Amino acid sequence: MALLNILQFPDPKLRTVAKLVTLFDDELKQFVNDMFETMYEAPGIGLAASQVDRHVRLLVIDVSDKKDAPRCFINPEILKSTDEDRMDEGCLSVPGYYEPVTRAGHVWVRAQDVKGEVFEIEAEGLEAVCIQHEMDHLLGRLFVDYLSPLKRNRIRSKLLKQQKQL
Ligand code: GNR
Ligand code: NI
Repeated sequence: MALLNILQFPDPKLRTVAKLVTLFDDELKQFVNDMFETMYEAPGIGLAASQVDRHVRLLVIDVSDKKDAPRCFINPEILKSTDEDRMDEGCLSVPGYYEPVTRAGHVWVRAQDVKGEVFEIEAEGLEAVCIQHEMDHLLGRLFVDYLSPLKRNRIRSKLLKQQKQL
């Protein structure tokens, strides 16, 4: 097990578009374990591989209160989305900022598990929002992209200043 380093906005590497996972081997299993460890330690309710500089279509979430519902989605696709939900979002790659974002409130997702088996789930509320937030990361998109340029630039400046002090 290992903790992975989480990239921070505005690191351009966060803009990389992830590629499909094709090899479901032991190395992938190890990587998924490291993703869960990194997400729980952060702590966060989700983590996309893009955030740890691995540009493959893989994400993990756990939106449960007791942190006992780990879910891994490999090569996820949204089959259908309905409704709208506006919720305050945060991101481990944009630490300290929470802003409202409007997304689908109900999604149907097809993905593969760590063994490569295809499964489908239906998600609503926080879980639906979280899956969409993580799938955005896999396309190089961040929640700050939905904010006004003024808000986004303020966040960028403050984080850059903070990063230079480290
Ligand atoms: O921990 C996280 N919380 C969160 C809250 C509202 C909407 C989305 C999220 S995901 C975020 C972890 C993260 O950055 N995942 O990419
Ligand atoms: Ni995020």
